[in-house]
Amino acid sequence: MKNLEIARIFYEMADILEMQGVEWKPRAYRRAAKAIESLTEDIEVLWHRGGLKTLEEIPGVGERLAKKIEEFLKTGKIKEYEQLKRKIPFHLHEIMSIPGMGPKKAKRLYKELGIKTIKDLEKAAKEHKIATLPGFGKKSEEDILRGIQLYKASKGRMLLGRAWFIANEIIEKLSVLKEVKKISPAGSLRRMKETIGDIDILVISTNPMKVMNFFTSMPDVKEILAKGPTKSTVILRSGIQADVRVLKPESWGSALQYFTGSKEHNIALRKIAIKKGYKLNEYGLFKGKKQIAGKTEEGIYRKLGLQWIPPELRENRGEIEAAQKKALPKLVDYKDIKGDFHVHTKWSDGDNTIKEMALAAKQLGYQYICISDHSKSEPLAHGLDEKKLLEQIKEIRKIDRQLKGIKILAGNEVDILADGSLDLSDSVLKKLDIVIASVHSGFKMPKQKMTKRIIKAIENKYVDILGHPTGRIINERPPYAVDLEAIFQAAKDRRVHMEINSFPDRLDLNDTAIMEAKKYGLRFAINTDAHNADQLKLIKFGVATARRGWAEKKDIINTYSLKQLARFFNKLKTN
Ligand code: DGT
Ligand code: CA
Ligand code: CA
Ligand code: ZN
Repeated sequence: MKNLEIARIFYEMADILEMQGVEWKPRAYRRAAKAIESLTEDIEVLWHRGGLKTLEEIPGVGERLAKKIEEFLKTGKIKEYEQLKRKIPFHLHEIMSIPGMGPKKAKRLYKELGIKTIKDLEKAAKEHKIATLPGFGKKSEEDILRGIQLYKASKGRMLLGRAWFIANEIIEKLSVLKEVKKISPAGSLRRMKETIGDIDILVISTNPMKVMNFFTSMPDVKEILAKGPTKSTVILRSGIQADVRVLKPESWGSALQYFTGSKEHNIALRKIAIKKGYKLNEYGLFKGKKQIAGKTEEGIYRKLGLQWIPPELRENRGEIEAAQKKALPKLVDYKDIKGDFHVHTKWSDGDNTIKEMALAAKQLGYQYICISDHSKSEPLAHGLDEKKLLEQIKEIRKIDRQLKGIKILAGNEVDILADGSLDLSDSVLKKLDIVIASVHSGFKMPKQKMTKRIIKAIENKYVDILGHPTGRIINERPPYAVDLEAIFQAAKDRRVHMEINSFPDRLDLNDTAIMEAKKYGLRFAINTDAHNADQLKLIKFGVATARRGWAEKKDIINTYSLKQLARFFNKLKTN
């Protein structure tokens, strides 16, 4: 549906017009935007049904605005909007997304203080430059700062792969205190969600204030928002907020359960409690005034008649029903991984040699690693052509003979070209142990064409794995338009496996797509796409995503031993 997109453009046009001092028009645009965003029907369907006339039936939409909507539906653009945007010197909508910042304020702050971005705005407010402007004052400065916090909490979500390391460092430092008896992450972090709004940490301590003093004076803390014996909130240098809560031992389990969420999971759980005549909150599970569970999380779930549910599943996507029937999946474990099929080396755009990558994999306790550099149509990544790849295969076989305790497989991440053919000839692909095929260009293709393109690649008999199947980059690039179900069906028919790319800004396939792919009986390879040896440890984010997608060990091909793998592929050149 394009409803929201059109509404957003109208809102923005209203803001720009208002900044230019235009009267009436902004109000008309906002009124129309509001009506469009609350339409229950697809605006495009309306337009197909009766053209301009039906569009004009939307409240606030007259002939002029109806024509603008039609222009957008036909061309994907509104000319007047493009012209208006060019007239303003900065990204209006960035500043305007701060609650309470109207276009007039934004314009004045730009003129008087040169404020163009949220960062500028925050800096000026903190330096109290805004309070001194006529008509602004101390209160509006505080409002602006609060607005910025809100904005960051809702939109500025941090990648799990970043927040996880930040949080773990805090947890490690706090764990050293002898006053800390128990400590655990909670919230989206414990659920391993792909992005994190804020970091939640729970503690049991004999001396809460000591813990809070230590926490709020860590060098990583930029600003203290609240400090007390039960809860402290800080903003870290990286910009993310972190909450530490100190709990009573008798409520540890119930608080861990409550603050792990998700909110949707908690609501469903509370309903079950009520049905059984109990009350459930962060202090415990109660029958009347009596606490009947709360010390442990397991105790809470047990008393509610449920299996204990792994945090990664707690999204109210059927896990509670499954736990009632004692039918939760036996999720793939972080320790189950025995190798990685997708790593780059100095041969293309990686930082380490084949040998260094192999030794790092051995260090992780892996049985095998597959070197999969880029193919030739990636000149920026120094992709390999057929001749180079043949040389690399030779080199891989040689190093494999030298190194003990780790099997090095020869692979490639071959580009899927625009027409669905592969970037390397079959005569070379067939010499590889494992072939990953990936889309790295032409992301804007129409859905049908993209689907055909990828299916054609899947049908190449040498392809084993479809790399980062949707191409999305979290917070940067949406997935390309593609019919995933058609891809899944084709992959099933051709015994091609789906990659779960562990790179923190990819996590591709994502959790819900994994659930979907599982219905087709597909298997997955959890790969890192590491470009240096250190990045091999990113695998945990891929495993987390697989778990969030309900994947079991048997669904993941790189949990297989080398022997099982050789049997599974029956083409590996393992000697
Ligand atoms: P985030 O921080 O946006 O990535 O997501 P969460 O899930 O960490 O959410 P957060 O930090 O606001 O709250 C932590 C947990 O506390 C949340 O997962 C569930 C629980 N919680 C928070 N607000 C509510 C609420 O209004 N109702 C219920 N039932 N639980 C809540
Ligand atoms: Ca949180
Ligand atoms: Ca929180
Ligand atoms: Zn790639």
